[in-house]
Amino acid sequence: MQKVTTLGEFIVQKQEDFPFAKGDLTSLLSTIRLASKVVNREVNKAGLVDDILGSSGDENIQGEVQQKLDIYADQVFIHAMMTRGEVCGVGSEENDEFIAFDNPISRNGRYVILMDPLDGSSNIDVNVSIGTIFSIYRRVSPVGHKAVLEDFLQPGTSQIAAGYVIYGSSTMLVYTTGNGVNGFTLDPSIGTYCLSHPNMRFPDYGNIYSINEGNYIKFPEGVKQYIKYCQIRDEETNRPYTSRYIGSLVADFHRNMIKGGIYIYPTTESAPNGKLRLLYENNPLAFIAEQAGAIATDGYQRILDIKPTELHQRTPLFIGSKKMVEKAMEFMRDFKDFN
Ligand code: P6P
Repeated sequence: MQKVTTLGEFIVQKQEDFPFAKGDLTSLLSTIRLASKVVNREVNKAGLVDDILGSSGDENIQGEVQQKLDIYADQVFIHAMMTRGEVCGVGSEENDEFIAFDNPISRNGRYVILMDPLDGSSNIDVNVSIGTIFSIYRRVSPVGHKAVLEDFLQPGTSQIAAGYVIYGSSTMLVYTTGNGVNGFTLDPSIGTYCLSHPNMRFPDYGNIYSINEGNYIKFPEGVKQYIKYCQIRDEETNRPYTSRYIGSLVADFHRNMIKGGIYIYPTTESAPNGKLRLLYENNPLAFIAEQAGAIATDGYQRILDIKPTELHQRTPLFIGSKKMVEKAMEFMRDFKDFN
């Protein structure tokens, strides 16, 4: 029988990639693994129980209605981090300010986590795939004290790990620590993540473009021209491309990484800086994309190079197959003065 590598075994095996690590990154990734299983259990039965579906009636700092599962997932991950000691603080989409854990163990934590605990949650009630996105940094403030804002406002190039969980037809955890991207599928019969997608690579080309064309009228001219480019027949470049947009970032990104494609969330009338958040959506997915041979920009510059100034900062996102994003950036450059 073929030996299956579990996520736990893989994390320990890869610990050698971090000679300086004292096993706390290993422990931290295991904490995320456990918390994701708890969230997965609730996501999977969301349609069966009344008290976990629907909105909480509150709004987050983004002005977005919080779903009950959003808040549940946020609390599960925060509690898991708070009780394990490796982490001194968490920045989350669901909390206006970052949370600095104020207990003797956590103050000695060497890492901070930025996360979107349940992205795409407006899709929960209609049974569409949703996801958790996380990003891990070493703290820049001194150990032994509470985390400070500067620990969270680091450029994406400083990430030491990033990943996502996709709660879909199966539940997968995909992550990188800077040595490639690996995907693990949860086997619900034994409650264990098993290595199912080793060394994931983003195809250089694809024929899928993902964008909410409902915002077309107010798109930058370069985006409009790129969409037309995708739709014009050209046998040599396998066009017209196919439009696929789930409205759940993790699901669109995951499909495009496997099949090849580009996801674009540009500036729009209602989102003049783009809708997606730099610290806990764009940076972690950009790290994964680059580790899988793809690229991620804001239309002009590399996402990972952007120096954050605010916890919930938004940027446009062009992410996916290298040749497709490069072509989209050509249009953004050529039509920059036509907006
Ligand atoms: P729109 C979900 O709210 C999300 O943050 C991403 O998961 C998704 O890709 C995007 O917003 C959808 O936004 O404006 O197209 O509905």
